[in-house]
Amino acid sequence: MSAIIGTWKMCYDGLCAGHALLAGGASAGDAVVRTVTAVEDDPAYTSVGYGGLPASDGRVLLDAAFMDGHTLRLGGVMGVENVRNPIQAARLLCGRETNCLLCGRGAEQFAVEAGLKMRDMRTENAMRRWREAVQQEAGRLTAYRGHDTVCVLALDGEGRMAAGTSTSGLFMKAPGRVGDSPIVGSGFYCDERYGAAAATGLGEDIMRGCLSYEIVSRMRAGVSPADACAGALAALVERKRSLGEDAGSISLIALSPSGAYGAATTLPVFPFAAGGADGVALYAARADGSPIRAVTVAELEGEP
Ligand code: SD4
Repeated sequence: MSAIIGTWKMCYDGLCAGHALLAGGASAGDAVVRTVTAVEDDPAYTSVGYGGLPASDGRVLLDAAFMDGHTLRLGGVMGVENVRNPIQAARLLCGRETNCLLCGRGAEQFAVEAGLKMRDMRTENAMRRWREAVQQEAGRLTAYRGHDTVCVLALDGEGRMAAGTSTSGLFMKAPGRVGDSPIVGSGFYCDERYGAAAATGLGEDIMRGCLSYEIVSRMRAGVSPADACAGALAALVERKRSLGEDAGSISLIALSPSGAYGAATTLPVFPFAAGGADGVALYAARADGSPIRAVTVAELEGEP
């Protein structure tokens, strides 16, 4: 039994390709990388890969990570500028005993030496949005604005699991800022004995609860992926409220070793895609805790 789940509507096409790979016997890792690569390559998605929105200095600085749930090894890149597919660099780094998490110039040099494709990741649309923001706000990040990471979790026919994330982080972030997405335990975690989890939303908040590790810990204790997501989210939100803070923007996904999935969110609607034996469908989780159900693209009009 194979299964795959990914954040946001934008992963749908890539996830169908990843799902087809799994059905053909490919590994969970290959399915994750195939799915994330498709999102990175599409300039229509302004929060991941090519076409991602820039930092305050006008550079598109990308973060990505990959984790192998069989070996618990991981790889990641942070703040890379010209790497066409950061997820592929992260995957190549996964498996190294040392130097598996690289940032900036060292990560770019690694990608060049590994023969990965390099390109200028800035699109005209992204630079226009950046110029407008610079004019309007004198380059200051004022708030999280729905800037969305692609996170993919997969289970293959051999029972192996993998997780991947890729993002341009926050629009107008400070150059050098790193969010949760390449940080193990916060943006992602995968141990195929218990399951996998990943997060999207404001990284500064997600890291405060190490949410992905927290979810997998709950699954290890026998909690379902859905309840593990809901419980981990509720615990952080409650703690934030005790500090006088609002819930913020956090959405979570999880996948169990038997192919069951779950999600939870602080948003009115959090779209995600999931595929198993019955094919791929879009779903929506809601902050009001109403049951997750399949939705059509039309119902998700205006959602990322
Ligand atoms: C970050 N978590 O860099 C990312 C941004 C994002 O959905 O997901 N958004 O903080």
